[in-house]
Amino acid sequence: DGWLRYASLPCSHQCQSKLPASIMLLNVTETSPVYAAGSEIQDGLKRIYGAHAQISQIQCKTSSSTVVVGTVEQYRKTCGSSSEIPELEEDGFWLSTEGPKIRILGSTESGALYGAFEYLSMLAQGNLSEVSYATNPSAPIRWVNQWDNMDGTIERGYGGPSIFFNNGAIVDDLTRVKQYARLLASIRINAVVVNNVNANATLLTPENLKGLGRIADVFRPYGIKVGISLNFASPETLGGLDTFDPLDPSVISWWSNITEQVYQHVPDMAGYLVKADSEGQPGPQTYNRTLSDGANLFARAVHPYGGIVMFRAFVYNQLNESNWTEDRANAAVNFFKDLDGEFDDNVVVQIKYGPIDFQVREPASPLFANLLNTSTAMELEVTQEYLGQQSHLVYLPPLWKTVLDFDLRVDGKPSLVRDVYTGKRFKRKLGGSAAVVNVGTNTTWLGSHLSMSNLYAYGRLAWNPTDDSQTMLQDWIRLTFGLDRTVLNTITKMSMESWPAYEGYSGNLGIQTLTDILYTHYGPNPASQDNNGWGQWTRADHIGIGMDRTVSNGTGFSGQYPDEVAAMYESIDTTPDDLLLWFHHVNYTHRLHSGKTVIQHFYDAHYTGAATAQTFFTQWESLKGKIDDERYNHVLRLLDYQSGHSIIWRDAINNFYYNLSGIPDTANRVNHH
Ligand code: GCW
Repeated sequence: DGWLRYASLPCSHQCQSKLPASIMLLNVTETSPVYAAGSEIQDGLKRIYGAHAQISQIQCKTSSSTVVVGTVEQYRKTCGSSSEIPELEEDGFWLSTEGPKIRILGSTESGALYGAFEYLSMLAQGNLSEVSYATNPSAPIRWVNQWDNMDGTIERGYGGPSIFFNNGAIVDDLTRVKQYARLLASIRINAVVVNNVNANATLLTPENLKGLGRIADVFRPYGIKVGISLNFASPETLGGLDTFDPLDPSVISWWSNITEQVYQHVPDMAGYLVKADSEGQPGPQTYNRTLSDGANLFARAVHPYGGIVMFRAFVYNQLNESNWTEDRANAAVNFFKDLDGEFDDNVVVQIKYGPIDFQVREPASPLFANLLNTSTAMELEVTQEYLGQQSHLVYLPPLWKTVLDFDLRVDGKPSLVRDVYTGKRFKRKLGGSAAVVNVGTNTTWLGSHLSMSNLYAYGRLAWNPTDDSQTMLQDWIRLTFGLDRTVLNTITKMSMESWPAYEGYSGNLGIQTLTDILYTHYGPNPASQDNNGWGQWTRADHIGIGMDRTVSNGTGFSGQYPDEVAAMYESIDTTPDDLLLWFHHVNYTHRLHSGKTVIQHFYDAHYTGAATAQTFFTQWESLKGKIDDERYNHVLRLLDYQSGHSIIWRDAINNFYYNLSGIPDTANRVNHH
């Protein structure tokens, strides 16, 4: 159940008097989100407070305590105009718990369902106060992506096999899918892309499209639409054509045909997600066509049905490290900048938060400052691919916020990244965010109970990117583990310390995660970063370390930002310490703003980070008896492992740079075991 536990709470007489005796639905069709809202409220009231509320038809003039759920329009039609309801945007809702008639009214049925979950979140946190407010989404795209393969494996998934696929087909039993739908709806996610961006065309066979229809039927009552990833070469590999050239008429009609079939099974399909010309995936460049030709091919196919195309900006080539000016970080802007304005209106370019790949710290992708006439979306990763793969506790929102809150200063004006992708800054109608989640059949969903805070907070940020990291976390803790103060304070402390700790014992000062990048993306392997074509280089030798990304002497990457930001990163003096090695190649003896040398910072940060991680185990131990044994033990085992692994990280990285630089640790810890 994740955070939808509805664990039982005591309820005084006064508390009982605030609970509705009935639930009046403005739409009682069983497949409508309003109906789902009704069942959630009924179930929640029973489980949290042991209260029995009957679901009944609407009676506008009732004096008994009730909760009314539906859309504003349904409400007005049935009960006449109601002036106190503020104007709502698409999917927004108004929640008024000023009894006896509690009202949850959405601008859409999904909005009503979101409002119901908000009300339940209050109840489950023991909050029975009288409130009345409206809330609206920051952006229309609030998606999750799953990298599920047709054989049931999940690329970079750490929570077991797929809940959707097995053996090349859609699974029969979709019970878990329904549970996932509830979780996603409660955080106001409105679409899920069910298959891997490294896509297999066989999802498009008639049999599998039928299965996709079943998946969509399960998500629909929760206001969630299904989208799919496409393989660019499908017309050839699946369709038997001798080309997949996006401008070839036979290819165009093949895609429009397939799209018609998709919409026959899933009439409200959200759209297509496309990874093209990246990491071996086929794309338009095979035929010397542009990426926008590729994106528009699909945009035109889904246009008649109201669908959209999420086109990924994660496009780069293998590079040669012996060339000082080559830089994978430059790729996205190089590929996409000149295509600004060339994409159809229903195309959204989906951009990872940083220019490389979900690292422990990256500067904001400069592509957000280079697409002024193109809709964009932020791509985050809930699955902790480079960040400990759920075996390490890493609460991610503080990392995400370094990018979401960054001011790109386009045209010298405030241009927060979050205002760019939500469409505000450049006045785009479309925009929003997508997170790679990769839940599986594991009962914990992601592989660790504590990792679920990242999924919960992702949804909150997709709705409102200004939500505070700690506030979101604490709501999640109360919903997941109950209201005990010690539990709340302890998990808050551990979680808030976790990303800085992980950065401390993995790769700090902007050098990237220093994990194995060739295969597993797990565990320390600083040597793997260099001497290969992947371009996640550190350029470490016995004198110095870091990528020179300046315009004056390096790869020119800093010049991809608008002037003020470019100037800040161009100079060592104004580059923040935590991104120093991202932008500059310096000697190990270079002094940071903090006063420490780079090498001493490495040593110290690895010790501090690992020491902090070791406290997580003891902090958690203090919660014994306050959390059920099953979850307590599961988390304890993982934190025990993290304690040890953080030491392995610490020593592996410190020894590596000690051996490379020959510079001793002033505190005499490194190589003196
Ligand atoms: O981070 C890398 C991952 C790949 C992934 C790729 C991408 C789905 O290692 O597993 O492929 O990014 O985002 O496309």
